[in-house]
Amino acid sequence: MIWRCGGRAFDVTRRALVMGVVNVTPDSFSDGGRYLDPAAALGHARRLVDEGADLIDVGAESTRPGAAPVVPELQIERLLPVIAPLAAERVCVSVDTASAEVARRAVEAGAEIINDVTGLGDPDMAGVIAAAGAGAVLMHMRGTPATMQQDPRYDDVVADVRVHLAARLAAARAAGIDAERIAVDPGIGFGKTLEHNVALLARLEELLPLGRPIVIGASRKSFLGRLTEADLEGRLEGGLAAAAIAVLQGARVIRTHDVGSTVKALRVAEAIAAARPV
Ligand code: HH2
Repeated sequence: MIWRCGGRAFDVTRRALVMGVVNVTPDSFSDGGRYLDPAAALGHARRLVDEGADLIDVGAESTRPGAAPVVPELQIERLLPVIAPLAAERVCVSVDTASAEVARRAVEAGAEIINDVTGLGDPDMAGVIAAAGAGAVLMHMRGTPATMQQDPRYDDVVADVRVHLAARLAAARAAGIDAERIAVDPGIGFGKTLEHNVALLARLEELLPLGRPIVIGASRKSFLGRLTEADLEGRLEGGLAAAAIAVLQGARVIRTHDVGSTVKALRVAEAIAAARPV
């Protein structure tokens, strides 16, 4: 399976990609405030590339539960000094934004992927992605970050997410985005209880019929903390277990804050996955 992003074509058939996270925000749940300074963000991004990240996902707006939106101008101001130098170094940059205006400026600065947690909620987003030939991550979220954790309910979370992602995929294609440029993400932690997150990871294979690479971002999330009684610093092992299990079931991109450890865990998961009978 090929995922086309800007001028690149990632072959995700045999190996899953590792997407390293850099949040240029004061308030992200795990690294908020650490990389608000562009030099610190760039240094961290380069470190993640050295550890084996295939992509760097840069965000300027926290989406943690209850987070306040950040206006496009401020997102752009935070992002551009990070995107442009990385793109010049041939790093594949993904931008985590739900704003079409931010996406447009980001791709002009060299970003090759738009990671949209609202799955094209901004009516202008699909046009920007299509015109730029960028890769797109379409994620499932129930509600908005401000409201999403207020008693989320589903008939069957896996089936509901699959139907939603199929509809967003169809909408993206109808708006002119090539199918080969799209990846999908069930949105671990976005409008989901612990049981919903666990069900999605347990039954990830049910999303494979969507026919596009599946992205999973479980890294450091609170459900891992609840399962292991761990604070932020103690969630690495839980995140690696979730990533390995996701890859064994066919996830093709792992979004993580902990790149070096994840790369090693995935090599093991992939060797085991390759040895399974077909
Ligand atoms: N999770 C977060 C942000 N963006 N994008 C995708 N595609 N999938 C995810 O699971 C996902 C995402 C939340 O993590 P983080 O960026 O570390 O925190 P914050 O939103 O507080 O900046």
